[in-house]
Amino acid sequence: MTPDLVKGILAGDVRSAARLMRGIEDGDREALKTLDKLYPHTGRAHVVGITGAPGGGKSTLVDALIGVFRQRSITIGVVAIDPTSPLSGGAILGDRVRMQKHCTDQEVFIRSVATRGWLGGLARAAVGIIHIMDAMGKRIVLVETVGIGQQEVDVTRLAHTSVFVLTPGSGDAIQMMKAGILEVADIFVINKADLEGASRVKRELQAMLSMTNSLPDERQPPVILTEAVNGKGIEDLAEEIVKHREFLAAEGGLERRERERARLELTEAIESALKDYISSGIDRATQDKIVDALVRKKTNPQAAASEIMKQLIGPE
Ligand SMILES: Nc1nc2c(ncn2[C@@H]2O[C@H](COP(=O)(O)OP(=O)(O)OP(=O)(O)O)[C@@H](O)[C@H]2O)c(=O)[nH]1
Ligand SMILES: [Mg+2]
Repeated sequence: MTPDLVKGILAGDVRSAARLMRGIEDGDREALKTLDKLYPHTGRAHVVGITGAPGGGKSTLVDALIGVFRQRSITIGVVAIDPTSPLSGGAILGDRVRMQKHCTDQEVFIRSVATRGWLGGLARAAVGIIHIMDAMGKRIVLVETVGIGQQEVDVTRLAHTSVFVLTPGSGDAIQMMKAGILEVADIFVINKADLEGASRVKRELQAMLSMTNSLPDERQPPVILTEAVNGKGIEDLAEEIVKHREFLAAEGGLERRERERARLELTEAIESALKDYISSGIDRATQDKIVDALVRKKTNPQAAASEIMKQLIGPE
C-alpha cells in the first residue's frame, strides 16, 4: 500500500495525497513512515506564508493569487491552518467556499488543517502537509495562518517568503511591531485599500520599517496596497513574491531558510521522540504514585520530572 501511495503522490495524484494527509492529521504511524519516504523528494516548492489578523482578507487574497499564478501555469498548493479547530468549523468551510472557483483545476490543491495545539510554533501535521504538496510537484505552496503574535513569527521560520496582511484603520501595524513581525516579514500587504486610510497606514508602516531596518544595504520589505475582492494589486503581490525568491537565490538566502526549516523540524522530531519515549517508559501505576505524591505535596513537579528523567535516561 505504501509504495503505491508514494508513487501516486510523486506523480501528483490528488487522491493519494489526500489519503496520506488524513493519516498524518490522525497521527497514524504508517502515514508518518510514508511521509519519511517522501522527504528526499521535497525542497523544490517555494513556501509562502500569508498571515494577518482575522478577517483581513487573507483567503480572498490567496484565491486571487491562485488565479494569477495559474495564468502563468505555475502549480499551486494551499494550506489553510486553523489553530482554533473546535470553534471555527465555519471559518474552514468559508475558506473552502471562497476558493471554490479553483476546485476543478487539477493543478491547484487546497487543504484546511485544524491544528490541535502548536508544537514548537507550528503544528507537525501542517509541516507534513506542506511536504506532501511539495513532493506532488506544487511549485508554490501558500500557507494561510491567522494572527499577529509570536506564533506567526514562528511561521516565518517555515516559509521562504512571509507575507503579512494588514487593513486600514485596524491598528495592526502597532501590534505587529510589538510581536517583532516588522523584523521578520518579507512583504507587507495593506488589503481593503478601497477603505478609508489605506495610504496613511502605508506611510506609517514605511516609517516604522525605516527605523527597524537601519543598515543601509538591508532589504526594505515592500508595502503593497491591494483590493482582494476587486482583484486589484494582486499582480504586484505575485511579482514581489517572485522577486523575493530571486533575491534569496542570489544571496544564499534560500539555503539559509532551508537550514532554518530543517533545524525546526529536527527540534520537533527530537521533542516528539522524547515524549513518546518518556510516556512509554513510565507505566500508569508509577505515574499514579507520583501524582499522589504531588497532590499530598510530598514532592514538586520539577523534582518529580528530574527523578523520572534520571531513571529513564540516566543521570545528567
Ligand atoms: N472592502 C473589502 N473587503 C474585502 C477585501 N478583501 C476581502 N474582503 C472581505 O473581507 C472579509 C474577510 O475576508 P477573508 O478572505 O475571509 O479574510 P481572512 O483574513 O481569510 O479571514 P479569516 O481566515 O477568518 O481570518 C470577506 O467578507 C471579504 O469579502 C477588500 O479588498 N476590500
Ligand atoms: Mg481565511
